[in-house]
Amino acid sequence: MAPPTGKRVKGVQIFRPFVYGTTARPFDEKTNPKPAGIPDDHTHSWTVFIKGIDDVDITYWLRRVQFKLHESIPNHVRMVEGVKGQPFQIHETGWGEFEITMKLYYVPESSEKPQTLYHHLRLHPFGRTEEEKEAMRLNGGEVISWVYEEQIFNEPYEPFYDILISGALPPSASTLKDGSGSGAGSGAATPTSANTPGASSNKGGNKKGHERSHSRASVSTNKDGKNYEPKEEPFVIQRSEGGVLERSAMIPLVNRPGQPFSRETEQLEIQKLKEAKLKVDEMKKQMMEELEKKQKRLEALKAESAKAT
Ligand code: SLL
Repeated sequence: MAPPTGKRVKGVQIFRPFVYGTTARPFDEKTNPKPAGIPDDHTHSWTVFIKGIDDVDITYWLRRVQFKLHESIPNHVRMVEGVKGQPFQIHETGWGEFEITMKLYYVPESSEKPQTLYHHLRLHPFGRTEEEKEAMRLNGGEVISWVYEEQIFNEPYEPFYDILISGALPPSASTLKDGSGSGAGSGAATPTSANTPGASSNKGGNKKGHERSHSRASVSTNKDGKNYEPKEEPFVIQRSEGGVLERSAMIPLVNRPGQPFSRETEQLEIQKLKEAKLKVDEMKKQMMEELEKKQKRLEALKAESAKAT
């Protein structure tokens, strides 16, 4: 951890949303053939990841992640360095479920201590009924266990605050000359788009939600499951406001105790504004009528006084 630079920005709390979890797929001749050299007892391929919502870059605040896997897995402690616009992730194969430890290391400007998250690798669907279990199988057998999370930076140091509020770069930025972002992850982490968890829909996603009590919303991916596709862009890259390119991902659908900001609230506000506008329109109409009456009376009085003189 670097020594703190500058002062803390008092009274400021900045949060950055992210998603973490696992995506597993059973080996299958047709849909997921077992690569050569994988032990016979391995039944699944899986990925553990931490990434931004809609794959937005988070490496401007998260520098590296140490994944601690089950001891039965060779080289079970792995450090994955951030690569701009890419998820922090590890692809593996195996036969059993276990608890994965993820230690998050922040950028040095933050002077923040690392933080640890725990996540259970799910290979098998779970649920109270067969239907519930079935609902967890996506895209030909994929089992996802994803959690939406928000990283809160309380009173960040000034230089880090500047970094945070300048927001994320779109994934396309990683392909441009930038100096950083060249730090490839550990051997195990080969970021490919083929198994990007964001590429599947979120049906059944985040069902368990027991990991963190303040997980606020389920994972949101485009309906059509599209990843963010960078267009041809000029060299000046627009950073997103607030670190997410898709702002709607930040607003939960419904209210919960202690969490009053949602689409529901938004709709209520819109309704209130509509009603208020109707009322104002009605008042305006009345006043116009009144004004007209007064205008007429004034005309009449004027005419009368003209007669009198
Ligand atoms: C269980 N308690 O019994 C868990 C342990 C261990 C999973 C699960 C080995 C992979 C490899 C593997 O899948 N370990 O050999 O590389 O379910």
